Amino acid sequence: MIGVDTLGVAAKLGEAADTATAIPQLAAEVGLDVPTAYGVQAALVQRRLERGERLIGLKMGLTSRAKMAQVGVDEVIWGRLTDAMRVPDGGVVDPSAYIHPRVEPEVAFLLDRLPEPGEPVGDFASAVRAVAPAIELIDSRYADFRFSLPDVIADNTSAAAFVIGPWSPVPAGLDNLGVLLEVDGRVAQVGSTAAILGDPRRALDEGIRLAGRHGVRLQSGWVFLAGAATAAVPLRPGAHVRAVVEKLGTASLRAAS
Ligand code: OOG
Ligand code: MG
Repeated sequence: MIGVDTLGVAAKLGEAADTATAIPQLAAEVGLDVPTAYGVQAALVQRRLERGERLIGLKMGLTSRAKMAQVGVDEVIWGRLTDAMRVPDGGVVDPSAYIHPRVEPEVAFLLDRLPEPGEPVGDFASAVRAVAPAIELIDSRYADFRFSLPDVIADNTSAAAFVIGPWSPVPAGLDNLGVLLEVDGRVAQVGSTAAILGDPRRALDEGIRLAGRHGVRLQSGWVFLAGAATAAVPLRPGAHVRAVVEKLGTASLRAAS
């Protein structure tokens, strides 16, 4: 699409994140479609790389019905992860650094030998070195956490921070593991890894395919978040959050009060 000021739109989104200040949706006004929105996302993440962050992985979004229903967008999307977004397992995040942070339980993959572009992941166990329970902290830069498909893509799919629990060898099956999100010891969300495209392994095929359309090739050593298994819940100051995935264990974080 001609005439979209990609760098200008990325700067608006970048400043919204840096200052934890919501902005109005912008896709309709500036005429973003899906391909131009991914161009804005690339420019937005490039701003982070220029200040010294490193690209360390990729995340999938809206791979479950629960998430699609929560935000009213029903397309699978992907975004980019940098090292500055990673919080150590059990670490503390400052909720005031975000606009309206939410947390959601995820499954993470540590990527290993990936197929050539255009080829499917034949052998998952050679493409993925390890798997782990994870928490994603999402924070839409748009007011009221409301957005269209191109809006959320441009905003790097609401990526803000993530925690990865202990890595385990790839288990025989990943398609029907129980998932819990606990806040202050109480169950806030219950689900199953089956909610993630029927099997979270499918999210990797989708990630390779969708990112490949935009010239992005997944790398060995990258982290890959397969998408949330349940809806996200608001992160309140002082909260202690745990994501528990059957057979994989627990990832946790604490919000400063
Ligand atoms: C978009 C990001 C969705 C997921 O796991 O489905 C996502 C949003 O909900 O703001 O990260
Ligand atoms: Mg997510």
